[in-house]
Amino acid sequence: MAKRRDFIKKASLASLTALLGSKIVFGESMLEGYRPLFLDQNDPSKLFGKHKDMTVLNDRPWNIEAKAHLLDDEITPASKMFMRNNGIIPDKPDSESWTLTIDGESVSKSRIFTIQELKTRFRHYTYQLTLECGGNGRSEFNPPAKGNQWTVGAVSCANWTGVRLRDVLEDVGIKNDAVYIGYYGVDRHLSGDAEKVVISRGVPMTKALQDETLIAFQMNGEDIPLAHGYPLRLIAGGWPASASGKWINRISVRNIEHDGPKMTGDAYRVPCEAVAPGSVVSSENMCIIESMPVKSLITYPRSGATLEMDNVLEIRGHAWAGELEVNRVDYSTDFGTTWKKAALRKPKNRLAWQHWKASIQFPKKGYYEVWARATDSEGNSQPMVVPGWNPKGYLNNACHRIAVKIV
Ligand SMILES: Nc1nc2c(c(=O)[nH]1)N[C@H]1C(S)=C(S)[C@@H](COP(=O)(O)O)O[C@H]1N2
Ligand SMILES: [Mo]
Repeated sequence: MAKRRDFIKKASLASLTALLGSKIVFGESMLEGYRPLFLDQNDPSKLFGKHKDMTVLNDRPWNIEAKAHLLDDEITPASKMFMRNNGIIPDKPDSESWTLTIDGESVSKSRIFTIQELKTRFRHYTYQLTLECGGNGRSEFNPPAKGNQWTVGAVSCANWTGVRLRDVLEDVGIKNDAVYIGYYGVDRHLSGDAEKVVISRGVPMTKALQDETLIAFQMNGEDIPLAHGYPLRLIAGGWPASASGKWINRISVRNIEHDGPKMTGDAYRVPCEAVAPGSVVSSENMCIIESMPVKSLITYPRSGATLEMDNVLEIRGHAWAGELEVNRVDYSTDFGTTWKKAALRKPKNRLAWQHWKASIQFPKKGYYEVWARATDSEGNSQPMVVPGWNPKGYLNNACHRIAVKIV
């Protein structure tokens, strides 16, 4: 005989209501254990093909980060790539009819390219490029900063294929007074107002004209996933990832510092001079973040790993330093008292993260922490404590650490 099924319990209904964000009309008629369809439609692994252990920080807009051990791959696959959206991801556009307009005060004559024209007219380049959200690590600041509470996982390093922005700009012809480029994408504003631009940031000409600055149409050898900017994306590796516009249909060459939304005010800016935690800083004293600071991650083992005493622990991870190269990575097992050098590889190309590894023999059983610290080519190394507090919680490049138990 079939087991009698019970109607849903009050407590379960209440938690489902909280998850869905609205009252479930006729909810009392659901059976206990019934899973409303909406939950599956809202599941990042189903919606975006994300790994099931990725952390969802927000779903309006979608902001998802990796855990350190999920970033173990040398080249970040889409499934483990963090997602940061300031607005609503557009519906999948038709790439055949998509165009990119190059305009602005500093072009002689604006031009419109189809993707096909970009692909046939200009040479293709592939680079592995580090994209880290300016706010990665924000959750550790005290007093806390508003915004997504990223821990360590808002960083990726995938292969991006496209044409050089420089080649396109040279073809269009830029005037001598050009100082900045600004991108425009087609994501929609959270307010629903179709006129409002979500985010329009950019980079100075020196960065725009670098070899590795791409107008990309592929990621890891395939079409860019919708959530990461399909069908066209600007990629400016080593800078806050907010400079790498998704779903772009326009790039303006400006004769002033670009002034689009989230380029001005306090967005993606830090105090030009260090300030005491909690200080109020006026907008004139906030400077635009350019190259990201030196940083590293321990991606293997995962924090909390348990290991038998007789075994050697192989640890590994990545290190990157914005526009610079990483010169060395050290690790400590005694809370930063002594450091040993890890083996470090060269980057695959400029602006790609570098892989490092080390083998550790622990002296006795017990609890340890392994800390990693990278040093860049100008001698800057990661701080052991959270660095320079700033009002918006950017640029936390403190040493990453993991817990290990030796039994
Ligand atoms: N059009 C558009 N581009 C955007 C954003 C956005 O909200 N809209 N977010 C930016 C920010 S703040 C970051 S950190 C990166 C995130 O890229 P990802 O989602 O592909 O990891 O995209 C940048 N480009
Ligand atoms: Mo970001």
